[in-house]
Amino acid sequence: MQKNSQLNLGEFFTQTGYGLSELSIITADIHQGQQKPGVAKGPTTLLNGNLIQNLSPKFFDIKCYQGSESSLPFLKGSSNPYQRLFKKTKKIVQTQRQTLILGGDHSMSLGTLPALKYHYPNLKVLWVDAHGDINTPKTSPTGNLHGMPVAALLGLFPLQKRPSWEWFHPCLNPSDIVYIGVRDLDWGEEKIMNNYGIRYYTSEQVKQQGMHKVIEEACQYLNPEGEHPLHVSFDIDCLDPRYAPATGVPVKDGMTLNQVMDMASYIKSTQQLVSLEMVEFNPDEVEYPFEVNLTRACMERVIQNFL
Ligand SMILES: [Mn+2]
Repeated sequence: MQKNSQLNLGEFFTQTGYGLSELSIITADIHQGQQKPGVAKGPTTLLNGNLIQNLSPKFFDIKCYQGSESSLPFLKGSSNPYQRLFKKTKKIVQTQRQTLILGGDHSMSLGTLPALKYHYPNLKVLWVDAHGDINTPKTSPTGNLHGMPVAALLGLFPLQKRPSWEWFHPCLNPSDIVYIGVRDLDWGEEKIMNNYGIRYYTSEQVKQQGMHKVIEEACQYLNPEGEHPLHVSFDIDCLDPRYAPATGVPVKDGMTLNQVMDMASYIKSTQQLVSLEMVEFNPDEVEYPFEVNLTRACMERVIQNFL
């Protein structure tokens, strides 16, 4: 046991919480889960704004793992981009710092969640999304992988039997996850959610009951004793398209920015958040250029409130 006087400030915070004073940022330009390649530009576009500048006063140290994956020797031999993201996340998360992952389409969770679960076996997940992302290849109307990550993570279809996916393993139980903001469930998805008793709150419920009640109930369900670390998988299409138009599959009647900011502040106050991923920002999917800046500004504010 080290004496306190020998600890530096970062170690001190790491030992007294989940390393909440230090932040790792991981970029994930995964776009293979759907048909709109612009989503791969999400992380760079976000980093070109004020994100790091805004976060700097909050953290003792911020490390950004951006750029070429070919420079990371431990990634050699992995041709599957999801496996590379899995390995990269696993390596970076072991430092026990708070983690912010910038995507990328939502199929990237197939790489990030198994890595997070490896380090935090009792991790719980808040999936903030307009969609269920819980289709299987049998129920999916599109066949796009970004609509299936939750189903694969729950083991509802054997993704690990596909070539180059042998490393993947289902790591979630239905009681590990709660959805907030859903409003566009496919027929098959609704059936799966009900069959497995998966809890979800629609954007309409948030409007009726108020975000405070919804998020309090969700956290109480996921983490009644407060001993579980939390991961938030935040799809920007949970927001109404008037706040976040730059996304591949926008759905009307979404949550307001204020509702989402309240949710984020509540999560922050619990001090259980070990990682946050922001997905589906696609700077190419806009009618007017200002919509990219608008979406980015909203994302910056949401991230600010979570961390
Ligand atoms: Mn999604």
